[in-house]
Amino acid sequence: MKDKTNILLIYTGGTIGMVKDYKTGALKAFDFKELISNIPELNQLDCKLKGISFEEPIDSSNMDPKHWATIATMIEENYNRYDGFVVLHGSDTMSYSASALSFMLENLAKPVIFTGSQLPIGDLRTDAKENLITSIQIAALKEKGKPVVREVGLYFEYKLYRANRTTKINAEHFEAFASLNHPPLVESGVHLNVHYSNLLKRSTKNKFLQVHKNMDTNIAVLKLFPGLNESVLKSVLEIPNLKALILETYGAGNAPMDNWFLSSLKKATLNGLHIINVTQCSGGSVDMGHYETSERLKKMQLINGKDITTEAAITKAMYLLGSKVSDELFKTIFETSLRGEMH
Ligand code: ASN
Repeated sequence: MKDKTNILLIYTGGTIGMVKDYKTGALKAFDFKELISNIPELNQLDCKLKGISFEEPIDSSNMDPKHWATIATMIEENYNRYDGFVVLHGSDTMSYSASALSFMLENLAKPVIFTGSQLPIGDLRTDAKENLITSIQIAALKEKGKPVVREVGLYFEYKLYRANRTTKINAEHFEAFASLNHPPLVESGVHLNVHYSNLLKRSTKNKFLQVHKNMDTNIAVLKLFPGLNESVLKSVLEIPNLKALILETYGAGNAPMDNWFLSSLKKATLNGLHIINVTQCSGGSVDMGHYETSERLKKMQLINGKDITTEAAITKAMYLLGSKVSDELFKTIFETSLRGEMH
């Protein structure tokens, strides 16, 4: 008899496992066992499931890099015993956590699928069952004895995306996530349709999983808007110990040409701050030099975020700073795709 595929469910919290507090009417997290008992269909799956849970499941607004390290440790400690991992997580910050894990898990050769839901599992119209069951099936997919997905994915509403390409785009629709710069890896219809050419292809032969848990949070994000005050920019640039700034620019990486603006940025880069140019658009790429309004940014050697999401830029910066990448190499490494997060 062939061995069954072993899948580990990691429950961190989120709407998927929430119930209504009848006193206040607010949704709060509940126990993992109760969550599983709500889905008897799990017994029909052709794989062996085991679950572990955060001691206290949380709403994902309370997630931070310490929790990411806990998820990474759970995967590290169980890596050899399981064929795949499904992480149940609140949708609000799922793209941040899943992007972070993509950087923290170097040489990953097994599926790590993040999923959650917009409605609690006990709700009559819940999207939780389909999301959870299909995530498990995708995590269990194998070809010639090898897992099909060998990266961190995010499954929601019939699509598996590369996690570090996603953004939460809707607080209401079941289709809550988008990945505008990379097509889906797997689509669920009557069949599970794997788009092989969209999967991450790297050789992990003779390479072992390396887990990086040190994330340096000395970073900031500044979103440009017409009317941004000089004092706001100055205050941000003067934050003590600030090591990287993600600058959300317009369109293809454009910014105002005011002298106070450009000279403040230039001074900060000369003082060693890593400034990363990321577009506010959810699709498309930074292309510094295409317009006059980005020429000086290019000249002052701003880091090109290309088509990276803000979520991936934040977590990549935390990872590189936490890994003590040298100041000289930071720009080159940031501009290189490490886990398929940019073109
Ligand atoms: N507030 C919830 C969370 O992120 C939202 C959800 O899971 N749909 O934990």
